[in-house]
Amino acid sequence: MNAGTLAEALDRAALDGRPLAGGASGLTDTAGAYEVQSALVARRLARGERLTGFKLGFTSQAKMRQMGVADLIHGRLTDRMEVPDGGRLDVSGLIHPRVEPEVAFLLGDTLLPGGDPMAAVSAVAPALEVIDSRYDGFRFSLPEVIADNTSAAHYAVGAWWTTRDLGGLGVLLELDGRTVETGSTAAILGHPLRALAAAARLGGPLEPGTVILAGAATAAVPLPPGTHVRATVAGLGTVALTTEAVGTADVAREDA
Ligand code: 0L1
Ligand code: MG
Repeated sequence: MNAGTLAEALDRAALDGRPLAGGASGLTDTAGAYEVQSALVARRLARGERLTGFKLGFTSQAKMRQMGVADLIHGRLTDRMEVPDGGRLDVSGLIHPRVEPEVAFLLGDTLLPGGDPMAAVSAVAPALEVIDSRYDGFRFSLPEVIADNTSAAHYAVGAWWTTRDLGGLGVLLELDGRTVETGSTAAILGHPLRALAAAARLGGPLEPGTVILAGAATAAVPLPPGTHVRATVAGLGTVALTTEAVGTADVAREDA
């Protein structure tokens, strides 16, 4: 499959909420996979979406173990993926969403490869990432998940803080008030600043205003409709969203 064809198939899978079979793409190298990712993101931009951020994946042992891989990967975020803190997210069009707690950096200046990456950061915040692999059962090869824009689906960011101290902060993920995962920002490459440096190296230059998701502090958990999800990062506060299934309700009404 060439880059354009696989990008189209992944895009269609996301739009239709119907997964592809993993392992069938023939993709074997990461350079080719990032070409597919660029073509996939370009399709979103052609539909009027705007780039808002950069994300890192597989930055924690928990995620690497969960998905059976051992390499840092990166993807792109757009305005269509953004959910306001405390907002509602219709998950009826998603395939099998999962959620993970993260920390986010906001760039006040251009982030360039080399130099002090923190100098480009204006604020940090707790964040939630909703991932949704376009491959059946979240089963894919490393090049395939890169091609799939690292399973990016949605994200929410809490209040921004100008603090710079992100090391070793406790992280809590709750679904409907029940703690489902606990971790520490130390799980993110040992310190989220390492993720920022990786973003500079792998994605730079990144423009002021860009949001960078540093990667998950815990494993990701399934996110059904009708769920209130909240992440707390000690010292940074909380970020939350509630899922709903508006699309499904509409279909049910049409079928009735
Ligand atoms: O955000 C991430 O950690 C990358 C997720 C890609 C793999 C997955 O679907 O879990
Ligand atoms: Mg993530």
